[in-house]
Amino acid sequence: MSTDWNSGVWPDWCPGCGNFGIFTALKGALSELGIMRERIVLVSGIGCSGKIPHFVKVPGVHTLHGRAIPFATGIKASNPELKVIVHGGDGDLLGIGMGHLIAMGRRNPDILVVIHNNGVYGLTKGQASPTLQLGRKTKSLALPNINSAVNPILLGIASGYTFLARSYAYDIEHLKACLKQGISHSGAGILEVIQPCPTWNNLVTMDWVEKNTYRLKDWDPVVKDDEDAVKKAQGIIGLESGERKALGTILVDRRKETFGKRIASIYKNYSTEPPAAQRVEVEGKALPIDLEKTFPRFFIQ
Ligand SMILES: Cc1ncc(C[n+]2csc(CCOP(=O)(O)OP(=O)(O)O)c2C)c(N)n1
Ligand code: SF4
Repeated sequence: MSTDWNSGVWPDWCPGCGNFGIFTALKGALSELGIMRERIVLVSGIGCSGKIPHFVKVPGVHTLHGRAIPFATGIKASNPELKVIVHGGDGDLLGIGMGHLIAMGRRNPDILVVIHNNGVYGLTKGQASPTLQLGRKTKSLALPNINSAVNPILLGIASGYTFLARSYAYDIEHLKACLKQGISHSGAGILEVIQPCPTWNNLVTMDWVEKNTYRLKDWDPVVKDDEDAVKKAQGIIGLESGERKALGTILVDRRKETFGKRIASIYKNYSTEPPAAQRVEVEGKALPIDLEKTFPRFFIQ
């Protein structure tokens, strides 16, 4: 694999952190997909996971806590030629950023959201995140968790996502395959990645993952028609209510219009002249900061 994807910034995650696996799989997926570096944008929120755009040699934005999705949606709407990928923690995307995650499903933009699910708020020393199960006590908690967990896959179906998958941060090949599928999907995608955080979460170990997950077999994720969509949704509720977590591609629905197509149906010049191809001006005058010079990669020259 090309090391060309390393930015040169030293990844300062703790030893054994699952973020390393996600980083490696992402570089592998980008290499194998053969997308031009300039056409990729990584967008993250705040958290250990949010540091990933610093380490990968592609254009990226490390935004505000919970706000990666609206940033990403704006970037994609402005320049539809870009491949936009969001990375965030379970706290970032399912806590403070939950409303944006739901809104993205309703819009169906061509964006993959990679949820680094470690069950805790890693960067702020291991508070319980929205995915930690009720009654579980990690080593970072004084008492067992008193809140029930959110399931990102079920939330994804309810919100209208058209691609859903789950993988595991230490299984680089599996994760790379899911990333490739999710990045290539035309529409809104969630890829939940079970991510060990050895510093604060002693419950999600390799042994736990071995016992509590299984690879999906004989499951066709592709939705064929409306009737099939209902059957799939019921099937997924069944899959997700079991004790063990399913790993693999859970849903692919290619029938829904993307956000880009919806915008194009309203603005007739959108496909030839999206906002990134237009001059940024107010009342005929350039802005005091020349955004096109400051962020040239986001503009179509
Ligand atoms: C508005 C705001 N509120 C709270 C914080 C503090 N904060 C920083 S990161 C974080 C949670 C990170 O957890 P998660 O998203 O699960 O990411 P991880 O570090 O586990 O990758 C919080 C609450 C902040 N930076 N900004
Ligand atoms: S605190 Fe957890 S999530 Fe953050 S870098 Fe360390 S191991 Fe990774």
